[in-house]
Amino acid sequence: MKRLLSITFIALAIIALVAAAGCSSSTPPTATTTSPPTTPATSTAPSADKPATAVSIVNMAFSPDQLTVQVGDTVTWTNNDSVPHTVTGADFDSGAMATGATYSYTFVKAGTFDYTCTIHPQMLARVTVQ
Ligand SMILES: [Cu+2]
Repeated sequence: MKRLLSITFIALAIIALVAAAGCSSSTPPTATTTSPPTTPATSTAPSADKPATAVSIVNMAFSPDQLTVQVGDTVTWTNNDSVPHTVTGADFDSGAMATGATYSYTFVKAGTFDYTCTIHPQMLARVTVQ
Protein backbone atom coordinates (compact mmCIF):
# COMPACT_ATOMS: atom_id res chain seq x y z
CA MET A 1 0.00 0.00 0.00
CA LYS A 2 2.81 2.38 0.87
CA ARG A 3 4.60 1.54 -2.40
CA LEU A 4 1.43 2.20 -4.39
CA LEU A 5 1.10 5.62 -2.80
CA SER A 6 4.70 6.44 -3.71
CA ILE A 7 4.18 5.38 -7.29
CA THR A 8 0.98 7.40 -7.46
CA PHE A 9 2.75 10.42 -6.01
CA ILE A 10 5.61 10.12 -8.51
CA ALA A 11 3.18 9.69 -11.35
CA LEU A 12 1.23 12.75 -10.28
CA ALA A 13 4.47 14.71 -9.94
CA ILE A 14 5.51 13.73 -13.47
CA ILE A 15 2.10 14.67 -14.83
CA ALA A 16 2.30 18.01 -13.03
CA LEU A 17 5.76 18.68 -14.44
CA VAL A 18 4.70 17.78 -17.97
CA ALA A 19 1.61 19.93 -17.64
CA ALA A 20 3.63 22.85 -16.35
CA ALA A 21 6.22 22.47 -19.12
CA GLY A 22 3.52 22.14 -21.73
CA CYS A 23 1.75 25.16 -20.40
CA SER A 24 4.82 27.37 -20.41
CA SER A 25 5.97 26.23 -23.84
CA SER A 26 2.55 26.81 -25.36
CA THR A 27 2.45 30.45 -24.27
CA PRO A 28 2.26 32.46 -27.48
CA PRO A 29 5.18 34.86 -28.04
CA THR A 30 3.34 38.16 -27.97
CA ALA A 31 6.27 40.40 -27.15
CA THR A 32 7.58 40.62 -30.71
CA THR A 33 4.28 41.85 -32.12
CA THR A 34 3.76 44.83 -29.80
CA SER A 35 6.42 47.21 -31.17
CA PRO A 36 4.82 50.23 -32.88
CA PRO A 37 5.40 50.75 -36.59
CA THR A 38 8.49 52.80 -37.26
CA THR A 39 7.88 56.21 -38.75
CA PRO A 40 10.63 58.36 -40.29
CA ALA A 41 11.84 60.92 -37.77
CA THR A 42 12.66 63.51 -40.39
CA SER A 43 11.15 64.06 -43.78
CA THR A 44 13.29 64.63 -46.83
CA ALA A 45 10.84 67.22 -48.09
CA PRO A 46 11.82 70.84 -47.50
CA SER A 47 10.43 72.10 -44.22
CA ALA A 48 8.91 75.51 -43.68
CA ASP A 49 11.50 76.58 -41.10
CA LYS A 50 14.39 76.01 -43.46
CA PRO A 51 16.19 79.21 -44.48
CA ALA A 52 15.46 80.45 -47.95
CA THR A 53 17.83 79.22 -50.61
CA ALA A 54 16.36 81.23 -53.45
CA VAL A 55 18.17 84.02 -55.26
CA SER A 56 16.38 86.47 -57.49
CA ILE A 57 18.16 88.12 -60.40
CA VAL A 58 16.67 91.55 -60.80
CA ASN A 59 17.86 95.04 -61.78
CA MET A 60 21.22 93.70 -62.99
CA ALA A 61 22.04 92.15 -59.63
CA PHE A 62 21.75 88.95 -57.61
CA SER A 63 19.43 89.38 -54.64
CA PRO A 64 20.59 88.51 -52.09
CA ASP A 65 24.17 88.74 -53.29
CA GLN A 66 25.41 87.00 -50.12
CA LEU A 67 23.73 83.73 -49.19
CA THR A 68 24.66 81.18 -46.51
CA VAL A 69 23.42 77.60 -46.85
CA GLN A 70 24.19 74.17 -45.41
CA VAL A 71 26.05 71.39 -47.20
CA GLY A 72 23.51 69.55 -49.31
CA ASP A 73 21.25 72.56 -49.80
CA THR A 74 20.02 73.42 -53.26
CA VAL A 75 20.02 77.06 -54.29
CA THR A 76 17.61 78.15 -56.99
CA TRP A 77 18.16 81.30 -58.99
CA THR A 78 15.32 82.93 -60.89
CA ASN A 79 15.87 85.54 -63.57
CA ASN A 80 13.31 88.21 -62.79
CA ASP A 81 15.10 90.75 -64.94
CA SER A 82 14.16 91.89 -68.43
CA VAL A 83 17.48 90.79 -69.92
CA PRO A 84 19.25 87.39 -69.98
CA HIS A 85 21.74 86.50 -67.26
CA THR A 86 23.89 83.56 -66.25
CA VAL A 87 24.79 82.08 -62.88
CA THR A 88 28.41 81.11 -63.31
CA GLY A 89 30.83 79.91 -60.64
CA ALA A 90 33.89 77.70 -60.62
CA ASP A 91 31.76 74.58 -60.16
CA PHE A 92 28.51 75.51 -61.88
CA ASP A 93 27.19 77.40 -64.88
CA SER A 94 23.57 77.98 -65.76
CA GLY A 95 24.17 79.20 -69.26
CA ALA A 96 22.06 82.06 -70.52
CA MET A 97 18.81 82.35 -68.59
CA ALA A 98 15.93 84.14 -70.26
CA THR A 99 13.45 86.15 -68.28
CA GLY A 100 11.56 83.84 -65.94
CA ALA A 101 14.07 81.01 -66.22
CA THR A 102 15.34 79.21 -63.13
CA TYR A 103 18.57 77.39 -62.38
CA SER A 104 19.29 75.16 -59.40
CA TYR A 105 22.58 73.90 -57.99
CA THR A 106 23.16 71.66 -54.98
CA PHE A 107 26.21 72.50 -52.88
CA VAL A 108 27.77 69.26 -51.69
CA LYS A 109 30.86 70.65 -49.95
CA ALA A 110 31.58 73.48 -47.56
CA GLY A 111 33.33 76.63 -48.69
CA THR A 112 32.77 80.00 -50.28
CA PHE A 113 31.57 80.03 -53.85
CA ASP A 114 31.85 83.31 -55.74
CA TYR A 115 29.88 83.57 -58.92
CA THR A 116 28.99 86.09 -61.56
CA CYS A 117 27.02 86.65 -64.70
CA THR A 118 29.23 86.13 -67.71
CA ILE A 119 27.12 88.57 -69.71
CA HIS A 120 27.49 91.27 -67.06
CA PRO A 121 30.77 90.61 -65.22
CA GLN A 122 30.07 93.45 -62.81
CA MET A 123 27.39 91.28 -61.26
CA LEU A 124 29.17 89.55 -58.38
CA ALA A 125 27.73 87.41 -55.62
CA ARG A 126 28.72 84.68 -53.19
CA VAL A 127 27.24 81.55 -51.65
CA THR A 128 28.80 80.42 -48.38
CA VAL A 129 28.28 76.73 -47.63
CA GLN A 130 28.66 75.62 -44.00
CU1 LIG B 1 23.69 89.31 -66.42
